[in-house]
Amino acid sequence: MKAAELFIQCLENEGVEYIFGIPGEENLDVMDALLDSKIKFITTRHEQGAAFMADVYGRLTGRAGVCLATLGPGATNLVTGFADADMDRAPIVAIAGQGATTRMHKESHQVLDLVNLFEPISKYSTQIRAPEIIPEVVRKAFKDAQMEKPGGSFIDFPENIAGATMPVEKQPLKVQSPSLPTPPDRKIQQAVEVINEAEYPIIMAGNGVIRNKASEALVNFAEKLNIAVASTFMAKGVIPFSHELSLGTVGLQAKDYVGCGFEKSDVIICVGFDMVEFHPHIWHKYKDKKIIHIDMSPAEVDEHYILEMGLVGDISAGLNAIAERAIPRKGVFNNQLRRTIVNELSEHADDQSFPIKPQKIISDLRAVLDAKDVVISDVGAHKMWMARMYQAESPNTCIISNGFASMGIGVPGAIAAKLVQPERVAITVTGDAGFMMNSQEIETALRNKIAIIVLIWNDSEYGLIRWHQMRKLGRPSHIEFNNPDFVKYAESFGAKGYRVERSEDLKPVLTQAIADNTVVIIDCPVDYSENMKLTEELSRLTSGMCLE
Ligand SMILES: Cc1ncc(C[n+]2csc(CCOP(=O)(O)OP(=O)(O)O)c2C)c(N)n1
Repeated sequence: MKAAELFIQCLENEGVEYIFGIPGEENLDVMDALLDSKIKFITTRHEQGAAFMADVYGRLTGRAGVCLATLGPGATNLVTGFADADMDRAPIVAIAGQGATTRMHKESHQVLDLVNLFEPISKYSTQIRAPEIIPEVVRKAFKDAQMEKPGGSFIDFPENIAGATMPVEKQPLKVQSPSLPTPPDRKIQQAVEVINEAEYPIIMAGNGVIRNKASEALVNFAEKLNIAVASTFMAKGVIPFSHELSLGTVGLQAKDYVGCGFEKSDVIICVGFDMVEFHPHIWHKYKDKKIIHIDMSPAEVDEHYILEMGLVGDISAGLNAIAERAIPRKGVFNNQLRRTIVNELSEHADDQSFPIKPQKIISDLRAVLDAKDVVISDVGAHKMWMARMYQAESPNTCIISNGFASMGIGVPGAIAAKLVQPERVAITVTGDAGFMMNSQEIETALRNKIAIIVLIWNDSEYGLIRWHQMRKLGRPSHIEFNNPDFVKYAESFGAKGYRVERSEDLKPVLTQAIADNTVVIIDCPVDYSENMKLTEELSRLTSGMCLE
């Protein structure tokens, strides 16, 4: 048996269904071994697309998404999508070909030290130096990537090792998933005491709740104790937006209505919260609250995140145990944020202005999608609107990258979402700039018959950057560009293309796009004059409201 064949067997043993990537000269044996495997290889048009697909696959399934590239330029192209997964805590395993070990000690065509390149953006980065270690390397790569907090593993596979005959017989290693400990009783009691003494507790839920599949326990906890829940961008849907205890989403760098809830609170219960998502200096400026940290891992150190107490272990077990003992609070929570957003959306639901306001686009989108359909947001001003206003009713139905927050995730992300959940609609909401960063992958989707919808918010600008420039410095700098004709662009690939020319056309176009069941690109002009209006309104309203 060749080492490459054993390598593929080890991937099968890990339950790998798909590998996203581009073959090269230095992984001929690996690609050949794949022909005899049940693993499906999705050939992409850019390695970054492959890495983003693996990223979103990992985020939705909790199992490592796998991407593959050749050495040198192929591997460097993986870096952005891989780093995105690593910092968004999505399990990912990247595999790169490498020159033969006999030429790595000197200047050599396309050879880069990839292990060191991936070191700072991964949990584990290694080279397969001998065929015998393949089962250990693959098991460790998947174990590390999938273990809390999940992230990236990188495997560099030199071509002479991949092509070598196994010197001894080796088998894939048994896959064991580690279980999380139940938090100790003493700590539970401590949390109960802090919550019982609180006058105005509030819950902030992060992506760890989704990873730990603890949404149900979180909702029970909130209901039992009558404490309201704000979720981060990456935890949208942990509590249904329609739930009376949902405060909606926090994470806008500027103050939002929910910020008032934080200001008023004396105890903040952070559940599955990760600092990369929403820095504590924004929501805990005066360091005057008691923080309870409930997560699978200990808290990061930060002067604005000094804990009253921490509860480490299985999140559901911890929440259930506290809910049993703590005293339920009385009183109905005044959910100003949800009411304001619901009003804002319904206020714009019949807006006829054109270009279309962000609130109206989101209202129409929500109206045509089922509760379980999946929206992947790209990164830009549209993401801020989606995070703030899109009403997610269950976890993982609105995917937002907010750790690394890289543009370009939208199209490849939607492809991965559709592969994972073929029965649901997969749609990306993207800016025109983010779309063009990985638009080539619409060919990948068409070739593999993966139906996705791309809703482009077209403003011919780097909209979010204009927003920041205007807010801070009062004038825009170098943010404009021209777009291709997106309808013709779509059609040139064999996809469907629609241009929204009137506000009232958006909903029927979206409905048609779902019915088309192929790759559909929708060019939707957006009115981003709403961005600065939102900034002004938030500073005006929050300064008044927080005094209530
Ligand atoms: C790969 C990458 N490059 C640059 C940025 C910084 N950045 C964040 S949003 C943005 C503009 C996005 O423009 P567009 O995709 O058109 O979306 P819009 O803001 O207009 O909604 C830029 C340049 C980033 N996050 N990721």
